[in-house]
Amino acid sequence: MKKIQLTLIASFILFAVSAQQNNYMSIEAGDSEKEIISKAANIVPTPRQLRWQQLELTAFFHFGVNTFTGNEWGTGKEDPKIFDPTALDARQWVRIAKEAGIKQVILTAKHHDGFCLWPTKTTTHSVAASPWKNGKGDLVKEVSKACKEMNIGFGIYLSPWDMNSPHYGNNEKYNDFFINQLTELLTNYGKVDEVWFDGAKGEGVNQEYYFDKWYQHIRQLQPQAVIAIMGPDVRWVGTETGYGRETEWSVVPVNNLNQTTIAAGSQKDIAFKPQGDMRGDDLGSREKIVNAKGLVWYPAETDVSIRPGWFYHEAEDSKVKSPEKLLDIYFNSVGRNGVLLLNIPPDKRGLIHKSDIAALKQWKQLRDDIFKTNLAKGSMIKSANGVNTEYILDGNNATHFTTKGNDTTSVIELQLKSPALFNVLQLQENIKMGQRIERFELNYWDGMEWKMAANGTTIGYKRLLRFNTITTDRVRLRILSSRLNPYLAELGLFYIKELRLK
Ligand code: FUL
Repeated sequence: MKKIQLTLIASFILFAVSAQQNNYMSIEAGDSEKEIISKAANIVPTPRQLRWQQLELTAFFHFGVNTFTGNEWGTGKEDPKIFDPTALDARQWVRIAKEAGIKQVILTAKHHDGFCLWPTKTTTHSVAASPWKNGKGDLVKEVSKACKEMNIGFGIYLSPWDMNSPHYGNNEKYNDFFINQLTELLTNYGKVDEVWFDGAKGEGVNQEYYFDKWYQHIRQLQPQAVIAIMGPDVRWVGTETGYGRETEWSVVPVNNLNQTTIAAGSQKDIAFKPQGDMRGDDLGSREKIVNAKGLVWYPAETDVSIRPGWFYHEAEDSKVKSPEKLLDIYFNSVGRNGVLLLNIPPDKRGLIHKSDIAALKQWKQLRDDIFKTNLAKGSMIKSANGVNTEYILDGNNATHFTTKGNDTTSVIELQLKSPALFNVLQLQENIKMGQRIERFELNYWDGMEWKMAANGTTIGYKRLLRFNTITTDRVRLRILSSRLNPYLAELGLFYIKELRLK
C-alpha cells in the first residue's frame, strides 16, 4: 500500500549521554565542516532505540475485519458480525514468531477501517460487537499475555486514519478519542515496547493529528516504548519490499526545526517538527549533514509482508515468500543496519497458516546453519594503530576495537587458525558509541598478493556482505574512512553452501 508523503518525521527525546554524546545535536551557524562531522560521530541512540535495534527481527500481525472480507483496506462500514475466527490461538502466533527468532511482535489493534480488536469504551465498533467469544473476547489481551508468557516484546499498531469514527474530521474530538484509545491500550495490557503510527491517510476529510500530544502521552504511560514511523524514535526505511539502503546512516539531518523549542526542552521529552521526505538513496552522508540544522539518531525499520498482501487471503497461500527469499531480505534489512519488521498475517481461523509456518522454520534453519560458526574465531590479529584489537572476535557487540591518537583509518590483519572457505562478511560497530565508519574493504591473501573480497560504505549496528567463495588463511579489513576514530565491535566470516549471487 502506498504511504502518503511523510509530513512528520519526528519529535525527539533529548537525551544527554555524556558531555559530548547526545541523541540530538544542533548545528550552529559558525560550525565548520569538521565540527559538524565530529558532532555526527558523537550522536548516539537512546536506551530505548538501542534495545530496539538489538532485536534485529520483529513481526507484524495484521488481523481484523479485512481478514474476513478479503480486502487490504476496509471501508469502516463493515458489520462487526463478520469478525468470527473459529479457532483463534494467539499463543500459536507468538510461538511461531519466537521459534523463527523474532524478538518482538506488533498487533494491528486498529487498522484504517476503525474496527478495534479490544473491547474499547471509545466506540461500539469492536470485538465486543462480534460473535467471537460471544463478544467477550479481547485480542490485545491475548497477544500481550502470550508475549509476556514467552518473554518477547509486544507492540501495538493504532491507525491514525479511522474510516469509522464519527469524530474523524473534527480536530478536537478525534484527537481526544485517539488519546483515549491510546490510554486504554497503554494502561490495561502491561508493558508495551513499540507504538506504530502508519503514514497512510485517506483524502477528502481534513483531520489534523496532534502528534506532539500523542507522543507526550506515550512517554508518560510507557516511557520505554519506541514510537515508530510517524514517530520520533524509529524511521520508515522508505519501501515495503524488505530491502534497505546500501548506505544506511542512523544519524540524519533534522531540518526546519524550531531551535528555541529544542533548546528549551533539552533533557526532557519534547516535541518538535521534523522535515520532509526520508526516502532518498542518501540520507546521512557528509554532503547531506553539512547543510543540516541539527542531527539526530533516527534508525531505519524495514517492513515487508511474508505474503503479497498485509492481510491474509486464501488465494495467496501459494505465494508465501520462500525461505531463500526471506534470507535475501534478512541480508538486505538486518544486514544493512536496519530492523526487519516481517508481517505474518493469521488466517480466518485465527491461526498462522501452515505455508507461512513452513517458510519461517526453514528460514530460521538457514540462518542458524550460516551463522553458527564464525570462521575467524581464534585468529591472530594485528593492527599497527589498533587498540583492543582482540575485541572484534569476543562475540560481544558492546566492546570494540579502536585506533590510536586521532587515526580514522586502519588495517586489521587476521591470520586464521587454518585455511577456511567463506563467502559472508559480518561487521558491527559499537553503536552505543555512535556510527562512524564510512568506507571499508575486505582483502584476502591468495598466496601471492592481496585481492578484494568485498567492500562497502556504512556498517552501523550490523552489515552483512556476500561474495564469491574464497579459501584462505589470511584476510585484512581496511577501514578506509571514518568520521572519527572507528569503534568496530565485531568481525565475522561465514559460509553459505550453494551461494547464488545475483
Ligand atoms: C500501510 C497500510 O496502508 C497497510 O495496510 C499496512 O498496514 C502497512 C504496514 O502500512 O501504510
